Amino acid sequence: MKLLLVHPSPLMYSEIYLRLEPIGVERVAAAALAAGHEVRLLDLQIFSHSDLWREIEEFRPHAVGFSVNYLANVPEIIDLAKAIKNARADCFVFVGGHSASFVAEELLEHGTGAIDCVLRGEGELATPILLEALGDRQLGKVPGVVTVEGSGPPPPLLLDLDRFPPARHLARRRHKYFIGVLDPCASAEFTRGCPWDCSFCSAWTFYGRSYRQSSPEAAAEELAGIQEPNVFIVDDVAFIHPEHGFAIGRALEKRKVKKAYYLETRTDVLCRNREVFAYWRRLGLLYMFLGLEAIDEEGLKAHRKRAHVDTNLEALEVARELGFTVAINLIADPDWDTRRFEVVREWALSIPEIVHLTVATPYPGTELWHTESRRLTTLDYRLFDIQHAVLPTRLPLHKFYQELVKTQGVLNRKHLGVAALRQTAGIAARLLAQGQTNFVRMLWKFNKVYNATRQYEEHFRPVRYALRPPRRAGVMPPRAELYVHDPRAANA
Ligand code: B12
Ligand code: SF4
Repeated sequence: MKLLLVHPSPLMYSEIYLRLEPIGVERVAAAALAAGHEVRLLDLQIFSHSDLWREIEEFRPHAVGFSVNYLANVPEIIDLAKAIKNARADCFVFVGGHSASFVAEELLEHGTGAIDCVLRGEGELATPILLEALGDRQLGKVPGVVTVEGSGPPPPLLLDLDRFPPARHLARRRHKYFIGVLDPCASAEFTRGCPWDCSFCSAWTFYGRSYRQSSPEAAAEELAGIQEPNVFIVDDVAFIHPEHGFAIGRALEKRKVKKAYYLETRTDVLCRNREVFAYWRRLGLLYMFLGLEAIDEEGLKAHRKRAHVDTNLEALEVARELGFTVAINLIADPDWDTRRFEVVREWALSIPEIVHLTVATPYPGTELWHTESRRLTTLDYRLFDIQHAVLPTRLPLHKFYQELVKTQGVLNRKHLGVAALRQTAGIAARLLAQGQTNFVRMLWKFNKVYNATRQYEEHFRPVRYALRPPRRAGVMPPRAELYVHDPRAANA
């Protein structure tokens, strides 16, 4: 069977810093290839909608599978699904991915027949079963499937992470993937899942708090096969178990793999497992992203971050001592007033790290979705990108965006201003000489992308597809009901 997998377009507000390899779809592609299917992949972060049409005309796929990790991409995918079904009624259209798994029924509803099914959960094991079932249209038995007729058995967890290494050869124009100065950059996955349970996050609910590791030899072998000199490690929290990090590192040394790395971790993990990070610094780890989320105890407690201000500050010290370039994230509460933004600006300017601000957003799949959804001021999927306020703001909305953009601007100038640019000029020149233009383009994009008036006006666009709020808003369901994967069920 001919399968075309499609990753949606970038979200405007992240495009400025990065564009990363869609490793989840590549893994689904690997599983479909292993089952004997002919597979192509098109990433709309790089290609246009007309490229997609050309691909459909030329490849004539029997099935098109869309990857919806990000809620804000939902309208784009519904419109594409409808257009494809219109043009090719015999083509099977399905949707999978992180966000799709939490809003499966409403996707089918919005699709009005254009989306044949949603496949909830991890796609590696279920996709080949689905493609197999298409022949006789026995969809109801496919694990994780949701159709207008109902749901199939629970989705299966992939216990062996080594089984389907990403089909990287299917990703075209790979030189377009980058993050900051790591240009070009590939992605890799060492572990899957997160044992913590922050209230604003759906990583733990998706995986049902399960946590799996790749084998160190397989992880190193995969990295050895990556052509790019830079690698973004997609793990939610890197090096929770230091012995795993050490073992991968040793396997890399044995193979003489030398690359530059970027990863995300928690502050308490960095403090506790300092040695493994120091070791990876020697292996080429240069950049790390730390989700601090708040600068006070009250905020940390509200996010159920299970970390303290002291630990956060200690982690920044550790990272500085080890010589990492650190980007940290803070969550802006829509309740912030002008004074609060000022305090955050002052704090952020007082430290050398790069500081990102995102807006607190109740996503389906998070606890906040259940506790806060009664207060939602919009149900427009496109605004659920953690750059828009979807809860009531204390300041008038336009003023809130002015403060947000002002703060982001001040923080960006810290790193992208004239003085900082002088420091990066050498890097920019080197990358341009190698034909890599992503980083240099990024430097000019900030003012075009971040604009308070535009962000404000985006609230008044006509809404064609609206999110469906939870049935019992304000009531927290039992934890297991939040999970896409119940680790006790249907493992494979
Ligand atoms: C790495 C990562 C990124 C990377 C790269 C993403 C990329 N190019 O795909 C970067 C840094 C770019 C990124 C950016 C953002 N991210 Co992000 N990201 C992640 C993270 C940590 C891991 C994703 C990953 O690669 N996992 C590993 C792979 C193997 O898994 P996977 O992609 O989920 O794919 C599996 C399944 O989903 C499924 N699947 C996927 N596609 C398909 C397709 C089909 C047809 C099928 C059947 C199955 C299927 O099968 C795959 C294999 O098991 C997740 C958290 C998480 N644990 O999921 C957040 C997460 C997805 N990101 C999130 C957010 C908010 C963002 C940003 C909006 C943040 C921002 N303001 O900038 C941006 C938006 C990016 C954009 N679209 O432009 C949220 C999503 C919230 C939501 N509900 O929309 C998450 C869940 C984090 C969170 N804490 O809540 N992100
Ligand atoms: S924010 Fe990070 S630590 Fe908290 S649950 Fe999500 S992935 Fe885990």
